[in-house]
Amino acid sequence: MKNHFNKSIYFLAGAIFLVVGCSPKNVDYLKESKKDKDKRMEWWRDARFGMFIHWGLYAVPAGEWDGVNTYGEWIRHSAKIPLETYDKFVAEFNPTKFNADAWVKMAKNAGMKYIVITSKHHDGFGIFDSQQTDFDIMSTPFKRDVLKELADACQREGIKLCFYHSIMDWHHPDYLPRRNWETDRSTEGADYERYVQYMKAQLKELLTNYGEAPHVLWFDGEWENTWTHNRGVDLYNYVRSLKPGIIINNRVDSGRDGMAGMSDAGFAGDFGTPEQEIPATGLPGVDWESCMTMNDNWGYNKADKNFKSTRELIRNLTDIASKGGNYLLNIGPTAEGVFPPESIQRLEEIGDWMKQNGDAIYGTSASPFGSFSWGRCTMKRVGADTYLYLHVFEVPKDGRLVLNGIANEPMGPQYLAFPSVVTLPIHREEDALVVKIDTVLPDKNNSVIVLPLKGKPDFHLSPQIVAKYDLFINEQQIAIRDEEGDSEIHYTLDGSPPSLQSAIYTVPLSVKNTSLVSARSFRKGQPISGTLQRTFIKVRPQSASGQEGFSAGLAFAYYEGDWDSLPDFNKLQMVASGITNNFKLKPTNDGEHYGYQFSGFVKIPKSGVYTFSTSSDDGSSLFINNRPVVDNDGTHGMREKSEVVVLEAGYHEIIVRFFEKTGGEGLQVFWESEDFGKQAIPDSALFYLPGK
Ligand code: H79
Repeated sequence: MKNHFNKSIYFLAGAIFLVVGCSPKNVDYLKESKKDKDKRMEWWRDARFGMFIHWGLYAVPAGEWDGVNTYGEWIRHSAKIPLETYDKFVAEFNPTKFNADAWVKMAKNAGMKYIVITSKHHDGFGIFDSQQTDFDIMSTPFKRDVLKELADACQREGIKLCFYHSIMDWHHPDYLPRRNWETDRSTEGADYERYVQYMKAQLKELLTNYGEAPHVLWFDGEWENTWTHNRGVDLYNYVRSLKPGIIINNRVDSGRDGMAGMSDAGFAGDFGTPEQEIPATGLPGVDWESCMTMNDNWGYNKADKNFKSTRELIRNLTDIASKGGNYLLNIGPTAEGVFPPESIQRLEEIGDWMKQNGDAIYGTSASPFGSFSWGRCTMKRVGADTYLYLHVFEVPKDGRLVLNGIANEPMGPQYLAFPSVVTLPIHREEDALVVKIDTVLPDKNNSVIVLPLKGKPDFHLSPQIVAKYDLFINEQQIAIRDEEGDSEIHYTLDGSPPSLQSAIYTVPLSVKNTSLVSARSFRKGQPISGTLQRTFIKVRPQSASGQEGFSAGLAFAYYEGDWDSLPDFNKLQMVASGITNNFKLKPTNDGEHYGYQFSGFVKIPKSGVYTFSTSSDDGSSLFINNRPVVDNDGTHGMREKSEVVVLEAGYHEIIVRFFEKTGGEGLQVFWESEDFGKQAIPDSALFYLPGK
């Protein structure tokens, strides 16, 4: 009997394997070759500039609820609007002024090559015709599938239409978890697996009913703990199986690193998604797209007039392109179906600039030289030659644009938007090309100079001066490296420019006093790179505590109250206190409007430089020896801040303060040193003094 049972299981499993194995669903699209991925990503990498559109039921309240007018697309969550009340917006959504052609033309005229629009945001409402739910645009008085109209308009205009689809869903009964304030929506009978099937069925509609669209699926709302890595990989493969050439963002999986938006290797997703921020430097070999608002909200907010200037938007686009990324710039249309006039004006002004300077953005790659004090650089191969685009934001005082480490022969540079017979003066100074410009720039937003160079790039970057910290106690080890094979690095320690007479770098240096290190690469007796400098400062560490009698643990005091920033807890009445083993939050109310003060000692294993950081939602701060170190105060989503301190081995007083207003919550406290990478401070390093 047992045997027979087993056999039928095997038979059944085999049959299922056959069925699944034959379907394209079984292909692992994550094992794609670099060549195939490059081909799939080609249009997206060339495009550099797209339009984000956040449009849904939240446009009806337009950011205002109960006298508060600071809400956006999160209004149902932030204003705690009950589901039945929010559902009433369905009957009010009638955007009679919606005109797909007008929207697509505004994107195109601004120089954008693609549009990403919210098929469904976190509120669960679909602005398309879905057979899976009545919570869609066909239940509104409008009854028009706006995605269909946009897909047709995009097809006509040659714009690539893409869909944003939220994994988190505050409406579907099977989605879990509920909002922490939703006490009236029972989770009984809720089945997350069934929700995933619903979402996949909607995605199938989106992937099959809109012609060539969508070209990108842009997931979001992936961070709740019900969404796992395995589900992410499965969803990635599911979407690719229905449309193999599609591009999918990294929020399909669970690997995103906060608002910085990048994922480590091993997580699914074709590109990283920094949100409201631009990475400090380029990320070689990685595709990414910064999405940013024009004002302070994604969804329409009638009171939000905090629009960035056209200059700032153009410079953001330039900054992003110079680092090898795409810019996804948001519009929040009104409930009537029109773009806010401030957005329209900015799109037109960006378009004017792009019509003249688009060559310096489309199809370019990141600056090999990083950023300049006067602006940015983008680069492109044109035939056998290499074009540099110098994006000048501010004229240097001496009018000289110095480009170190370029061995190519230059051709005449000129303003891209104002071509003339006479080119700008350019000359060589050793390894550098120097372009001389006038003190008045022709374009106050960004004046682009195109500098054609003969042949393929022949660039020599300044040597890197490698050390974890700029501060040291007794002695600092410094390595110097360059990319070149057959070059010599000359260096000085007194701030003077390295020459052929200066010391040659062979093995890591050790300095015992404050030093200004300067390094430059030479070949055949000639400098081939610019000079890089870095200062190392000798400091005295903070002394350890002389006290004795420490016990493992931390003292905590717990408070309740409604704050917008960290209060002075010492002046407040605590609700509870005691000893804990780490920085742990255990609010005894409903998880909102509370605060903590942790105090004790951190045991520093070895005298040296340490980085402390807090990651918190909402605010936090960290003190060592009663001196402020990390200031991460204010109401905000999960945000990390870090600072460096120099400490003697032994016990040091540590205080961490934290408060939570509403919404998401969390606190983590990290440390890092020259000997170990960033990690949560372990229980074994935390102490308190009993009886104190
Ligand atoms: O659609 C827009 C916003 O409504 C949506 N993303 C953009 C494109 C958005 N949802 N939430 N947020 C933005 C902020 C959320 C931040 C957090 Fe987290 C979620 C903090 C903690 C959980 C992101 C994920 C940062 C850390 C993990």
